Amino acid sequence: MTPSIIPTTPIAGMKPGTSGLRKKVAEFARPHYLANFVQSVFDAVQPEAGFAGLTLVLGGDGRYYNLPAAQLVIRMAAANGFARVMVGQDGILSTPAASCVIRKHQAFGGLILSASHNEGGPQGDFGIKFNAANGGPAPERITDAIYARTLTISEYRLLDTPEVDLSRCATLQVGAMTVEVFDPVADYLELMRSLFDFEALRKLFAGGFRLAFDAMHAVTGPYAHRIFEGELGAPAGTVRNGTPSPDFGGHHPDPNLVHAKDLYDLMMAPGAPDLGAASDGDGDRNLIIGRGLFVAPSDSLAMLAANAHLAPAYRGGIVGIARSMPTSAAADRVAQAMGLPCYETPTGWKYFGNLLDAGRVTICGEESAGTGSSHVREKDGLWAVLLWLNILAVRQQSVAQIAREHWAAYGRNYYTRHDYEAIASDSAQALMASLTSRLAELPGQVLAGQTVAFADDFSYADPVDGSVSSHQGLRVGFADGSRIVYRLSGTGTSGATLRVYIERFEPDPARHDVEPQLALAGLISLADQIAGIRQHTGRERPDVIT
Ligand code: VG1
Ligand code: CO
Repeated sequence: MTPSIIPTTPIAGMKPGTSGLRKKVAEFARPHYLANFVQSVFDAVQPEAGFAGLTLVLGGDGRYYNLPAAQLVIRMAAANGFARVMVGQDGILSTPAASCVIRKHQAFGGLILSASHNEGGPQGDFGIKFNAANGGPAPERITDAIYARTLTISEYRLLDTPEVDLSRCATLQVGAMTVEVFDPVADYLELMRSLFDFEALRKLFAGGFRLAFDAMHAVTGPYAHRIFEGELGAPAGTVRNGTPSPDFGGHHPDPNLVHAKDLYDLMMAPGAPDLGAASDGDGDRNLIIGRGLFVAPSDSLAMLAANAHLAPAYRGGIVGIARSMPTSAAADRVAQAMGLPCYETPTGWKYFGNLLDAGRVTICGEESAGTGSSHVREKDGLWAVLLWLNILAVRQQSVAQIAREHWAAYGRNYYTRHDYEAIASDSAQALMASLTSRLAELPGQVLAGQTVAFADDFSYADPVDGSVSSHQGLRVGFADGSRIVYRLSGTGTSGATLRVYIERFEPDPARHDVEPQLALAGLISLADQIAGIRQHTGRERPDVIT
């Protein structure tokens, strides 16, 4: 069978963002759109000897357009000479499971079909990202090469074959290429078993421990059912919204306090379960809520790092911690106490890859509810829930007790993120440009009683390969360690989303029980005063507060 060479022309706007290419489904469904991007990936990453003998891993979060996209990728992979495509049954594969499978089966890389926390359905978003042989998101030098290729592409290769049956696990043939349809949970489950004390977790559930896990109609459903209710014996009903649906039941699969409000309300009500948790569209994020206490993701990162040694995989200790720049310094305090290095990277998991590969860090995290470790090269939602469970099983305390003891030992970094979604792109640019132009004059100024210690545009030099990433967010730091960060999102698909990250350190345990919006009220109004948020955006308040 000879592949068809389809002539095409470049399509503008295919620059991958924080995590792959994300657009409205309608845009992806335009003629040649997805094919142009996939061929650009193949062209950008193709080894000199071609793809002969190599394996591509494929799967997605089950959103609308997942299946037609998977069929197209298979026909294009065959036409481009791959030896094998390993695709999750029904086209399903969570992002951390994809990372696990790429590593375990020594694949060349993988394509993950997901727009993660963005809404789904025919009117919603679709996305695609390439992960390299280490299982991690393509670093900037690769995404830059992919983008450059989208601007010059003139043809793509396609094998003209009928649809492949993805509904059953089987080994099939597409031209000269093998297609292996596999169980998307099996390898991931095996990895989790090797990291955590499943016996102790079984005992925990047998003793009446109650977990409420909200899969948000997204990809973690099948994983969570098998692991929590199957392996660990949690009662049926522990997993909520556990069947992936193409439009995520009409909700945003974003585990925050707005979109996971039902879970939050449940956890704040009398008789709440012991642990509430949720994940996002592609299964790489985690939301952690104790009975009566929401654990901010930045705090969760610090608490997991401080307690990781209680789980078998980390018994020998961790070697270092990395956090994205806007994430609070709570993890830094843990690293300092443990005498470990703590790295500050730009937003996006791709920046952790080198540090993990070089063995410089064990645990990484982002304020956006992403936590992970060296077990894969992606953030991992269910891993974080299992680590929390393992810690709870060993410490025999509530989430709230563990959090309070943590703050008493390290102090509390009060933290909040305010998102202004879908604002006009030019207003967002104007706000950032205006603040950038005033950064140099801010240090030394006293604003609302606070002295500005530094103000800069964050730039990161990767300590492993020396690559530099600039313009990663505007930071204003104060003499008492408080900080305000302004960034524009790189995952949204309509207009611009402004994220404002606000943090203040409180050492006094007598003041660790204040509602974060109150504890940060002064800085919140200062954030508006410094950047003119209301004036530029015309918004009176943020759309989402975390
Ligand atoms: C957001 C988060 C970032 C995360 C990224 C991908 O990016 O802030 O921390 O890595 O989403 O997460 P941005 O550019 O919109 O702020 V996921 O779970 O959507 O793949
Ligand atoms: Co995600």
